[in-house]
Amino acid sequence: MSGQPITLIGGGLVGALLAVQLAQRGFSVDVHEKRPDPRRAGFLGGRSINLALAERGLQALRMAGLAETVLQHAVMMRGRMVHDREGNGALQRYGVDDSEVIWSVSRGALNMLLLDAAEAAGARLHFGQALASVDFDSMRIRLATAGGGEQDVQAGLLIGADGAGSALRSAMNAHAPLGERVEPLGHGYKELEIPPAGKLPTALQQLGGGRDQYALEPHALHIWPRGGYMCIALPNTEGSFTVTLFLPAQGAAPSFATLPDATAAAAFFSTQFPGLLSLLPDFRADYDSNPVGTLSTLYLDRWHLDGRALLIGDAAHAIVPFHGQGMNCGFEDTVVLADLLAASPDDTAAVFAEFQRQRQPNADAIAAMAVENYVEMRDSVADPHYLAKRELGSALAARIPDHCMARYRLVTFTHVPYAYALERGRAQDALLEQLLRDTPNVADVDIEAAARLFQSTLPPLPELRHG
Ligand code: FAD
Ligand code: 8R5
Repeated sequence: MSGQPITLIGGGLVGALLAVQLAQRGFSVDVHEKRPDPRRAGFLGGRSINLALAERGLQALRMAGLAETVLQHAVMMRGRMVHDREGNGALQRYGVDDSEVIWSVSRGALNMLLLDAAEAAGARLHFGQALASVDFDSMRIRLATAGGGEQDVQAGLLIGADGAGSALRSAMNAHAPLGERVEPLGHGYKELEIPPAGKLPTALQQLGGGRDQYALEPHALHIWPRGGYMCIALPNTEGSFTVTLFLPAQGAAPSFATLPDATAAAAFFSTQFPGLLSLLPDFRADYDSNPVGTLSTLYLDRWHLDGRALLIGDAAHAIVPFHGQGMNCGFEDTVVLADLLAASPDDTAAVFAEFQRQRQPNADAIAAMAVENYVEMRDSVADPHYLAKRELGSALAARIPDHCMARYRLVTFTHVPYAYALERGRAQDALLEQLLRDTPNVADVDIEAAARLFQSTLPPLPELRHG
């Protein structure tokens, strides 16, 4: 393999998987990661944070030969379990059957597995080295090292997978403006934990329906929608759940500004999330010690500096979390970039431009759909019109699978470009609105006529083989 050596900044989820893909294609790869090696520093004792892995991310892992191993440590989530204030829960399946599910994986465990795979493929990993500055004329970089020192090294092709707060992006932007725009969502989040049922007071262990380990149904993504805000919970392999509260950052109650401490928050939870609160024995400590995370969407006009430097993953296109696609999108990026580089290792300017040409419309599309899914999750799941559209859409998807597939399924269970899913979703939604214009009841709709409307108005869906 010819091509310059590659200097990757960031050994997080996207950086580590990209290192695997590039090393597997014969590139010489060095990864500089700010944090210490998580495999040595020990993740034990830390908070367990999990993420939802869907088909796009799984496909990228499959191509690197890692999907099987990752799935062995994952918890299947078949749908969203929606919890009302009275404590009733109802499962809305994400897909048509168990071939269409998402997977809850531990971020720490996944990162460590990817780092092992990167090293096994031949990448050199350097921990405790934070990119501090770049001289793009000489392509020398300065790294701040763990002990408080500094080190200058000659860089190869620079690729920034250093996340939403990317240092490489700042350096590139200082050299030649990238047209950076950050759109704050105005809502923040805080993580809490439901311990395994065995660790809850015995009276509550029965709430899980007699399951010994999990306090709630393990094979679901739980949502407590409350209109302007919500909680969610994802299962961990150890029997616990990581809960996230999403709430406006500022403004009239409730917001994080009006709930500054656990005392105020406990009173709020006892009226809005009473059933959930009873599963959170460490509520006060968690609330007071875990920070409020911020949520925004990042847009850039340019992801690269001619043939010298490129941004990928969150560094190029951080999005809000509500479609569970940030990592999945970044993983999809790695396959596209590794294939383009392998095909033209010596024309990096063309490769970087082509990477942005292919990926940016799709990053923009998932950014928009992620914002839209917040409203759906926290609000519309309780709206009868939304539920009617969903029901009619599922009936049509079963009747004419070549012409109708829910946007959520296109995003989560297929590889069609995100931009296609966005556009197709709009077109399908317009038809469902038209069919339900004169009646709130799905039973009143002539399903055969509805099928003919879809078939005559929309082109067939592309080939959707997945898995
Ligand atoms: P990161 O994972 O942020 O990695 C960046 C790496 O660069 C880090 O290791 C960091 O230490 C390192 N770094 C930073 N600065 C420097 C520097 N100066 N020099 C060297 N290294 C540096 N996505 C999903 O698909 N599904 C989900 O369910 C989901 N849940 C999420 C839950 C939470 C709590 C959060 C915060 C995000 C979630 N996401 C989810 C989004 C997902 O985490 C990101 O999209 C994904 O991690 C992006 O990967 P990345 O490698 O680009 O960035
Ligand atoms: N990210 C997710 C979905 C879609 C669920 C649905 C939503 C927590 C900070 Cl908010 C969220 C989803 O439509 O029914 N799939 O995966 C992950 C999500 O949040 C993650 C865990 C999160 C950033 C905190």
